[in-house]
Amino acid sequence: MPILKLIKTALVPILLFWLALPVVAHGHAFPAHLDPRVGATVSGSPSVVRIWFDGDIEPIFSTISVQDASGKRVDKGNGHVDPPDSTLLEVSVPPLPPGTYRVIWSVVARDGHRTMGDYTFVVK
Ligand SMILES: [Cu+2]
Repeated sequence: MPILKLIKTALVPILLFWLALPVVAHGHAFPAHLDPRVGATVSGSPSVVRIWFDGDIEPIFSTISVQDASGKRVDKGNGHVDPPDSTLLEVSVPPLPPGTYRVIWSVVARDGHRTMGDYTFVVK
C-alpha cells in the first residue's frame, strides 16, 4: 500500500516535529527549588515559604498562599516576587502549629504563559 506508506513516512516526522516543538519553544516557569521542599516534614515552623522558579516571573501576575489542613488561609498576605531576584516567589507565615500545610502558587513567565500548582509540607 504505497499511499499508506507515504502517509506514514510524511506524518511521522511532522508529528515528531510538533511534539518536540513545545519543548524547544516554551519558556513557562516551573519550580526549580522549594523551601520547605515538596512533602517535607520540618521541625518547627518556617517563617517564609519560598519557591525559586527556573526563569523570571512577572510580579503583578504571580501569587502564592498557604493554607492549613482545613483550607483556611494562614499566610501573612504579603506574597510577592523578590525584587532583587525575579525567579523567587515568597510569602511570610506566622508561627505555624504542627500540622499539614498546602502551598498554592500561580505565576506568569516572561513568555506570558501561566503555570500553577500546589504542594504540601508538614510541620511537626
Ligand atoms: Cu510558556
